[in-house]
Amino acid sequence: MSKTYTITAALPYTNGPIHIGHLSGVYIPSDIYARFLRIMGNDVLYICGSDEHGVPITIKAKKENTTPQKIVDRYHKNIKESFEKFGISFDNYSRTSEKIHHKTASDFFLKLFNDGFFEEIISEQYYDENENQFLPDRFIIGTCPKCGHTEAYGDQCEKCGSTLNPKDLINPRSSISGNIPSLKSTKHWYLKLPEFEDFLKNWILKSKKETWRANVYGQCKSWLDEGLKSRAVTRDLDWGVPVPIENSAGKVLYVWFDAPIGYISSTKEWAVKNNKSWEKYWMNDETELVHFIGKDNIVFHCIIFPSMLKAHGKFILPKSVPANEFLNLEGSKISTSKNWAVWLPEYLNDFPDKQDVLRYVLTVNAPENKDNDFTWKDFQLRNNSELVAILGNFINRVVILTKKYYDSTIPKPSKLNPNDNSILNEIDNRTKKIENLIKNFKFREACNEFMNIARLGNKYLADEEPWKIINTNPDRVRTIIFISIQISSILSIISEPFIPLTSKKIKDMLNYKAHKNSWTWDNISKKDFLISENIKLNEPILLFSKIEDYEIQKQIDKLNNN
Ligand code: B3M
Ligand code: ZN
Repeated sequence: MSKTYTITAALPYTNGPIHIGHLSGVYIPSDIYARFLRIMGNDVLYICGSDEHGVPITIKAKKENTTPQKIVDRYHKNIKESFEKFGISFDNYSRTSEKIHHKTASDFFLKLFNDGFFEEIISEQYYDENENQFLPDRFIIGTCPKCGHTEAYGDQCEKCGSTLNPKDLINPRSSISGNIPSLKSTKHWYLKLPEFEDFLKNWILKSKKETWRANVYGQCKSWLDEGLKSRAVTRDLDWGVPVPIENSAGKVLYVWFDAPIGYISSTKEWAVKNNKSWEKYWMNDETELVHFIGKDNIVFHCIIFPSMLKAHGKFILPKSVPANEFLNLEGSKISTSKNWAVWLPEYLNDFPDKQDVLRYVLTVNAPENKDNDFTWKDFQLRNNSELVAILGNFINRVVILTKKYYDSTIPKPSKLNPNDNSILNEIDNRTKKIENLIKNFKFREACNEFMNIARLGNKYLADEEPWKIINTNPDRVRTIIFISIQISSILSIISEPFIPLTSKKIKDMLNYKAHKNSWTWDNISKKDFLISENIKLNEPILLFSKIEDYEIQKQIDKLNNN
């Protein structure tokens, strides 16, 4: 039955390009899910956009002696392009500096303000006298009280992962000037989170234990067990959505207040462009809302944003929040500052036609339940021994044999034998398994199962050896080739969520539009075949090519030399 889904992918900060950690944590899994649900005939809205506020962007602008707007313009374009090239199929990719977002976020704040969900608190906060500005979040650096790391930020220690407040830091200093800050009092608005504790406990602790991933549920439980405190949702900064009430000059909404509202503004932008209703995706109880995020975003998506949505009153809450753990690179944490990362624009430069290879490797190696490691050797091995040797090899052999024996025209099969029936049954079972795995956000297992179907195809050809009986038993060979093309057509459909560019190539080679049945996922299991006899296949093209040792060495050297 067709359902409506709103799928969100965390909005990337617009202060640098995207790297493989982002892709593997958020954008590939969400894209697999969105593509799968679309193929299954659902009404899917897959939304994202650039997160263009926040302190790191302002700091970068200061360092480069330019404006935050220039920084976000540069990286918005860069990031959007990477997503497009990797086939990330957003229905809309917006940005939080858009007017529609500022209005949506302001209105949201005002509604909560008018309904009494904020308290005003005046407190002393760090101030840089030289720069004449307050020092929230990453504007202040100091020693982490929990682990002693000397470069911890005012909002978080990247070494031990603790969430911090500026006042927690030992020996604080301004990250702009290095000055010792003074204290100055300032007024801010705090979301009264304690008022949502009962609702959150009922909603999460009572009903999500079985369905949410253990890491997500566990983090929520520990926040709720500790007890929630009111949280400031405004900052003294000049870059962001201005606080929409009187006497609040120089204050903007906290980036984590406005960013998740970005999902809603992106939906609105899409609705305007396409003349559709946005409310259907946010205010209808039948719609399933799913947030794809990295594990460092759990509290914002499971505790704070749901409280905001609940306070507002009319919005649906997320059905699931499949957060991934982190991806490491060659045994060490990915780090932007140390340039220990594989940046997508650089990857595309070095491997211009290998987007699907990266998609595949990051999926079979996804950090779904624990942190995982990306290594270039594994990348090479997966390419050469799986994509080239199993999937590519199978499809290639099928299309080439059809060309050789039948001038590329699909032959008419004779009666199927038990081996034919058994492989078709086996593939049917695996397809159903993949369906269930994807529905349950187990993409790495699903992707492995997909490759197993290609393995079965290879085994079928190896067992049947049509090349040995082409002269003695041409009837049987016609059936074998027919079944093999049928398996290829199934692979072309199942591969779409994982490796969409390759899926399209396989479909084109098999001339998918010419067959009498349409190639939908639903039709895979139907009694009738997807393919029709007498259709002519297109010329065989190579789907994957071997990656040589020197290409891998070049990547490893690049990492070690920076
Ligand atoms: N901009 C992404 C991050 O933490 C952050 C997500 C916002 S989602 C509303 O890298
Ligand atoms: Zn620490």
